[in-house]
Amino acid sequence: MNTLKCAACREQNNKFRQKGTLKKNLESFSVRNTDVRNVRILLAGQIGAGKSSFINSVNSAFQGEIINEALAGSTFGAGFSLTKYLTMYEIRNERGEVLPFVISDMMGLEPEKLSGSQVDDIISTILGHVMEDYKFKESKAITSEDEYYNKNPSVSDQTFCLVYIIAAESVNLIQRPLFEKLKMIHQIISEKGLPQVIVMTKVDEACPLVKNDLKKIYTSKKIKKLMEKCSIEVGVPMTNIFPVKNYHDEIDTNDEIDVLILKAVDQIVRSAKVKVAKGALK
Ligand SMILES: Nc1nc2c(ncn2[C@@H]2O[C@H](COP(=O)(O)OP(=O)(O)OP(=O)(O)O)[C@@H](O)[C@H]2O)c(=O)[nH]1
Ligand SMILES: [Mg+2]
Repeated sequence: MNTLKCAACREQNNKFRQKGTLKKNLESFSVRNTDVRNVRILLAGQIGAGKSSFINSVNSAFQGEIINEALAGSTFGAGFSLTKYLTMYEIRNERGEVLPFVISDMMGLEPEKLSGSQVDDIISTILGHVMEDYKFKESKAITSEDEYYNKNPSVSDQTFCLVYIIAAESVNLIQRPLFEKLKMIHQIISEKGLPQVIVMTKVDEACPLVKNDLKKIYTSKKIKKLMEKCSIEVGVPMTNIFPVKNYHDEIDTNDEIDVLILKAVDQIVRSAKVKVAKGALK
């Protein structure tokens, strides 16, 4: 029993020792398609799920200090998204060099309404039709008449990996219309062969064991169950679901949070790379 326990602990610790390798691999990532300047990654998910915080966490993990570039904060219960504009964030390493991937932040999905407009906006953004700084409207999707509508997007304007941001503590509370929206997006996007990853945030709020010791994330039954539910509800396989804790109230970075964030980015970038090699979305 003791040996088993130790073996599990060793495995757990090994997983958290990969930071250097993960960072090195990601920093040496290059785009092998001359038509693509940067690999665009789009974040979508419920209002307040931690999309903007994830972008800040990625930059913090790379730069070794807390970065608060994307506006993140609490609008809990207010029913509106703090992020209103399509904003693209560069990711920089510790030396300030820009890495060849860009993460786009957008307005959060409203959980109750099953209006198609937000789904349409996500699809238009993926296809590269929505220009940066477009202000999303809650009840109306962008049309080809809008000044921020790009009628002829280049390959570089397209998204190469869609990341669903889902807060762990909300998985069992998510109302049906939101899962329906995510499933709808998943179906449309799968037909285009676009890779999709789920980043499950706020693991600290979902499991007290994990809150006390983030290393328990890989053995927490609660977290595993929540990941399984996400997989079934959205249609993304378990291998593409990454539990993370974002930097949200920390003053310094730490290896445990960094490793979880970098693991998620590693999978996102590796899936995107395959799509980049294939070229334009149909
Ligand atoms: N405990 C905890 N809180 C988090 C985590 N990630 C984000 N938060 C908090 O959740 C709240 C919402 O985070 P945001 O990053 O603004 O969420 P968002 O998805 O960008 O929200 P909108 O732009 O309003 O749609 C903030 O108060 C964050 O501090 C996490 O992993 N753990
Ligand atoms: Mg936001």
